[in-house]
Amino acid sequence: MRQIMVMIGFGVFAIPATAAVNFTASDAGSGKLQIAYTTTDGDLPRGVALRVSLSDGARVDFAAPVVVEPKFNTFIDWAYSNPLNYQVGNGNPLALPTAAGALTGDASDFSICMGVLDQAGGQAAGPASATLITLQLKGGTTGHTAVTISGDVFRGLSSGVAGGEFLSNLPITTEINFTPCECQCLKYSAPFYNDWVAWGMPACWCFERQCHGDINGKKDGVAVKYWVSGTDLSLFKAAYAKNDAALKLVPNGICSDLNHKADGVAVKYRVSGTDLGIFKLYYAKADAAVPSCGRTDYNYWVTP
Ligand SMILES: [Ca+2]
Repeated sequence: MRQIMVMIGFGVFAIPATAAVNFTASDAGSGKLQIAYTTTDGDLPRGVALRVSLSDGARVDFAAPVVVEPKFNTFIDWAYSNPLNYQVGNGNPLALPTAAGALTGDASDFSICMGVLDQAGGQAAGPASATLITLQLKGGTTGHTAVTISGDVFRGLSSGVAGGEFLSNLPITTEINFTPCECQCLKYSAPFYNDWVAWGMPACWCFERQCHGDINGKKDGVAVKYWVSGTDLSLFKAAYAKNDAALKLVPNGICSDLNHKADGVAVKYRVSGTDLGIFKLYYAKADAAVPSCGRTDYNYWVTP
C-alpha cells in the first residue's frame, strides 16, 4: 500500500521520495545567531554537519557559551581533539572548517557537527523540529554580517543532514546586526591591530591623518592652521626615541607612533627615525598635501 502511495506520489504529484529538512537561521539579538530546523514528513535526522561563513570580518565568539539542542549530544570533532577525557555530551559542536578537530579560536569560517546517540551509545534520532544551536558572534568590519549556512561536504552531505536520504533547503543566508555597533575604529585585519590592543586601543590611531603626522587630530596654528602643526611637533618631540616604559609615561605618547611599528637600527622605538621622516614630510603643509590615511585598515575615523 505504501509503495503504491509512493508511486502515485511520483507519478501524479512529483513528490520526492526523500525526506526534507528545512533549516532557518535568525538574528536572536545582541549578535546572536540561532539555527533551527523542522522536518516535513516524519523521518528524523540523526546528525547534522553544517558549514558557516560570516561576511565582513565577523567571527564566532569562541569563548562565549554555545547553546545546543540537548538531544544532539555527540560532538565528534571535540572528541577527536580531546581523546583522553571524552564522554558523550562533552564539548560543543564547533569544528574546524576544512580539517578534523574542534575549533580553536574565533573564526569567520567554521563547521557545526553533531550527532545523536542513545544511552547505549547507539545512533538515535533527533527531534522533528528543534532550535539546533545558538551562537554568539562578534562584530567585524561593519555593524552587520551576512551568515551563509551550507551543508558541510568535508564531513557529510550538501543537505547538511545525516541519517537518511534527506533533502534540505541549504544553503541559506541570513543577516545578523550588531547593535549597538560592536565594530571598532580599527579593523581586525589591520597589520597593527594587535599592537593597538596592546597599547590600550588608543583612539588617536584612528584620527584620519594620524598616520601622516596629525597627532592631536586637529588643525591648529597661529597665522595659518595646519593639520600637522607646531602643537603636533611638541607632542612628537616629547615621545621621540623613548623606550616603551618611558613612552607610557608621556601623555598620549603612543599617538606619535605614526607608522604603528617599533623600529630603529640599534634600538627599536615606537616613535623612531621612521616616524620622524613621516612627520617632516607633512609638517606645516597645506591641507591638500596631508591626505587621509585611507580606509583600508579603518572602519571609521575618530575625532578628538
Ligand atoms: Ca594636528
